[in-house]
Amino acid sequence: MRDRPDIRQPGDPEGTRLAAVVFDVDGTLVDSERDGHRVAFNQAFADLGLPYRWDEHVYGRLLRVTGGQRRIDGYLAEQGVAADKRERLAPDLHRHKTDILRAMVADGMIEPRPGVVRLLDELAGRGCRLAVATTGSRGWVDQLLERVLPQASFEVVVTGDEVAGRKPDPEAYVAALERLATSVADTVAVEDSHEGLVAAKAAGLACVVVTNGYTADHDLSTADLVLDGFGGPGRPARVVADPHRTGCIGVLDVGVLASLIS
Ligand code: XBP
Ligand code: MG
Repeated sequence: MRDRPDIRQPGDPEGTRLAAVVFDVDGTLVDSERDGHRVAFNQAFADLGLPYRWDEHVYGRLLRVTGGQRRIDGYLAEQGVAADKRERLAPDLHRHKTDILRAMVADGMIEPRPGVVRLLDELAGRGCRLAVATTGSRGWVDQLLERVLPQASFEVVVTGDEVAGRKPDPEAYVAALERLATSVADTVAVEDSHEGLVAAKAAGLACVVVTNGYTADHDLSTADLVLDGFGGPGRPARVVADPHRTGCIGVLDVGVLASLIS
């Protein structure tokens, strides 16, 4: 077991040690769904001569299926496409969609959510280790983290390519914890959705949910803290639920995260 940095500061509860924070990517670190993945899926449909287009509303429903290839496959099934055809078409569409998304990332079309850079800087400055657990694909995740959050050093990045079970299955979080060699007792997850929350909690982690337009109405009743943004000095987010009475005033910071494992 590694030495865990003691990141207590005046005001932190006695005995609090936050060793690591595991972040979801889509919808959490970055605003990537409506104007990112959705656009790339639609371009892939168009490029392959298919009539399907996912508007913002439809995409919100489809998002409940995590993992792009599974999402495509489920949708094609809804459209009555036969299983043998889907078996070829879904991977082809998903490969092409990944290429399109990579180009969008390279063009700077995906941005961090407000407050994310501040929080990552604070965590790194306090010696807290950073990790990622996503159901997205390795083909774009590494590139996105380098391009969009170049100052952040994620020690462990688990993507959907390395796990059989996609969220809400806890496998990505379990793998992240194994690779960090850290325990659930000193690690916190940050998510944006019901599916991600269920995955993190099933892995035994405390979990903060930072909602976005697609997830504000999800069932987040098991979350340890719910905010509608990361907030920042002078720009507090709305605290939606604070069952542990962390005293969070709308800025997700190291002290708030640390108080969830005390
Ligand atoms: C995100 C996803 C991802 C993206 C698409 O879920 O489901 O599939 O929408 O990425 P979470 P890929 O944030 O819970 O990890 O097409 O690469 O799968
Ligand atoms: Mg997400």
